[in-house]
Amino acid sequence: MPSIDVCFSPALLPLYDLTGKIAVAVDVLRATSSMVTALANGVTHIAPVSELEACLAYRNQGYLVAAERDGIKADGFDLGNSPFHYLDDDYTGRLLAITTTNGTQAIRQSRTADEVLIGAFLNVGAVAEYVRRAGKDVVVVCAGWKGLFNLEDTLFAGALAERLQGDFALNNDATLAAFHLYQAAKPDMLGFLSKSSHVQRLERLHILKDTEFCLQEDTYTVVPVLKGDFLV
Ligand code: 3SL
Repeated sequence: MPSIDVCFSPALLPLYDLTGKIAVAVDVLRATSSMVTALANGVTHIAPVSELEACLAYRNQGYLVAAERDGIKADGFDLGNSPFHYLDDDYTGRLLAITTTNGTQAIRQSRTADEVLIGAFLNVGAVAEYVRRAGKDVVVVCAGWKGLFNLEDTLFAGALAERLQGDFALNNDATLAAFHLYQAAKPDMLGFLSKSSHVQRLERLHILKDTEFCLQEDTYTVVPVLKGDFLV
């Protein structure tokens, strides 16, 4: 039986061997939620980029460019990191390059896996279906915050573990912790997360509606997959 494991921060990735496995990179608030929303709403592919300058350079190739640092849209970019930015307009057929504080780094650092998928609560059911069909070991790579643990990405790992139980072994402490935390949080996710660092950070920036949006499960069926440098 394949197994599910959880890496609580990209800083811990050197302790994990992703060879032959599927990595599910997640940054619930808000990078991977925005990416899933963008691809579900017409964007055809996304370049996840580490640095601001490299991201901006994609504009010369006709890309929309998006950037966030510390929760705020970076100057000179078309878009920020709110999922609502990708619902506001018609982006059919557009290409997007995006850089964020943690999410795009987690995606890029997961590239030693056989396949890298993008997960969010918004597409958790579709991700579960994808990995179930693939039948390979899966590691959820939580973006965290600047190398530190965060609660919301851990809850996503727990939600994915719940969807996979029975078909996948939940036989390591990280997955068991995520699974049980998710059971406790599920009845009131927003309440459970209300004191968490990033929800508070976003609240200080007056961004509550993004948090509510990102905590919805199964809004989209799109499963972004990293092909070379691009998510499709
Ligand atoms: O760290 C990230 O990648 C972002 O998702 C953080 S924020 O929600 O845009 O502040």
